[in-house]
Amino acid sequence: MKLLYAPGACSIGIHVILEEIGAPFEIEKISLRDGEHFKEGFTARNPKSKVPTLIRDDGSVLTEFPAIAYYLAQTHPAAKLWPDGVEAQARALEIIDYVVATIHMQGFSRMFAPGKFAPSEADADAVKKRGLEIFETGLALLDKTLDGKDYAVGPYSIADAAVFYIEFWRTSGKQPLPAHLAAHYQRMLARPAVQRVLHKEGFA
Ligand SMILES: N[C@@H](CCC(=O)N[C@@H](CS)C(=O)NCC(=O)O)C(=O)O
Repeated sequence: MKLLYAPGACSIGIHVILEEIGAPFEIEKISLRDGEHFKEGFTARNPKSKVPTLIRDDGSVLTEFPAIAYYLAQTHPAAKLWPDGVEAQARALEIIDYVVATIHMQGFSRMFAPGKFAPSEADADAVKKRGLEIFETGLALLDKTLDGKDYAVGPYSIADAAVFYIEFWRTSGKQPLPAHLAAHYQRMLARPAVQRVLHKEGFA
């Protein structure tokens, strides 16, 4: 398997999952800043121009964080990253979808790339502000779901890798995390798989 990733992008969550499952994999760094994801070398593999992109051993390509995370967890059951029981499974999907579809795509994306949402340059600051509100509302809601739990649904799962990338972004921006997320982030940073990923992506 090969992960196409950009350092510190949401692909860092999939990178963590790959390290946790322990199966052999390669990584290929993509520079979003240089627009490599819009060039043919990338678009021929993923025309969506997004990381994470997973190239599987048969050459087929899988995209979208939730799908990749689910595929990796289900195909490597020994790693126990997909929780047991329909209730915990539904909760894991609920958290992953909220992180990806709301906090990331509606919140962080507005802050990071306001031009994609603003009708004109003059609207950029208002779009960024709205993005930050969505991002921070999302953090506060997620924080409540972590209350009384070590990990997002109880046992460690792929949902924690999704929560991790949002926490990573917030702390990289030198902004505080709410208390339960801060404790969860410390638990994540203590995991050897997370430490390996931070090292490999150039953050430790
Ligand atoms: N819905 C996608 C979102 C992926 C995404 O937006 N990735 C960002 C990096 S965090 C990206 O590749 N951005 C490049 C761009 O939009 O130009 C997923 O779940 O994987």
